[in-house]
Amino acid sequence: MPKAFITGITGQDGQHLAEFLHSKGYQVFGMLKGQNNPRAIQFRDEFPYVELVPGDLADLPSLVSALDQVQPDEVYNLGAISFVAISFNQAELTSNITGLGVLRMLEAVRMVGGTQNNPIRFYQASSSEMFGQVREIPQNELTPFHPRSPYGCAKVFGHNITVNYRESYGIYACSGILFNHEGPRRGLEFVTRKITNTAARIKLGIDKELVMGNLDAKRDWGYAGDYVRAMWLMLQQDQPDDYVVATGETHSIEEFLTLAFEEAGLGDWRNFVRQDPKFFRPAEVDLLIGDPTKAQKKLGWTREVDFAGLVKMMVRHDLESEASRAKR
Ligand code: GDR
Repeated sequence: MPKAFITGITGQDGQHLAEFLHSKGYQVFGMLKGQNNPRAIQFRDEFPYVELVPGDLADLPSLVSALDQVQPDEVYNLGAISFVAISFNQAELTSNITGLGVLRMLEAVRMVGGTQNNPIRFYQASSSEMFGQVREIPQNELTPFHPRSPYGCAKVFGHNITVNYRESYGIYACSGILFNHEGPRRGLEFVTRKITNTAARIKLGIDKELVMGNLDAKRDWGYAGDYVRAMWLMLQQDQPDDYVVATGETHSIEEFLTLAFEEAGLGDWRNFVRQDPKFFRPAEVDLLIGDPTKAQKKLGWTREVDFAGLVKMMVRHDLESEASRAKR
């Protein structure tokens, strides 16, 4: 039975990946930080097959001991401070966890190593935020980076150090440059889930309005369940490499609002949305659109859920879950 070790296990991607690897027959281990982590109880109920191992991306000895204990075949580094907006206020912490955390994880992989015939394979969760103020359209694996937030800067370091450890020490290390990927498990702080969840709450009479930031940004939004398959595929190749994972389409936040409010049965979103400067960022990423050709050709990866299907899935989920929460 192959063993996978996942950081960021309680996050959206950690959950999808754990489910996917479990279905593939893996023994799944998840790293959990902190004493009495509030996410642990619910996570254990939902994912009884995942074995939780203590560890923290800020603490190298804990990573070495976690890998030493688990002896994984594959390590997926999904743990990070992942909310771009907060990274402006917590720039040092973000650099430490989202950036230096990758170096620590790679160093732990290098030290624990695995067996000669079966060295540990490493996946780094890189981000389209590295492209920031984009140099070309669409963005591919060779597009230069121009990050626009401390988060983006930390992800650039994480990407570069992953490539460097591959080139310096021959580690099987891949960087997956994933564009925005969403779904019902997305945290409520991110724009898509904030929209679908608030639309559901307005429909049910719980909330009255949705307060937003910049509505002009455009993103390449896919479904997280499709994207974790690409992570796994990257670690099954003969040679490690870096891949863009995206849909190749871009949509504005206004388009997302239109579809979500229609799906919720509320009609024109303009009747419910107000903008507040507190949700604007000091520097914005205006337009992202990825070119997934390499992942499609070399990995055979394709997505199953399209933009309209994604919005529908999220609104329907939030209508149901908010209605059942209201009954309790
Ligand atoms: P992003 O995701 O920054 O692209 O990073 P997010 O959903 O937070 O923002 C997308 C765009 O929406 C605009 N926006 C708002 N965003 C939020 N969160 N809340 C609002 O009220 C709001 N109003 C407008 C933002 O300004 C932005 O332009 C995500 C994260 O998951 C990263 O960790 C990941 O690396 C990238 O996607 C790929």
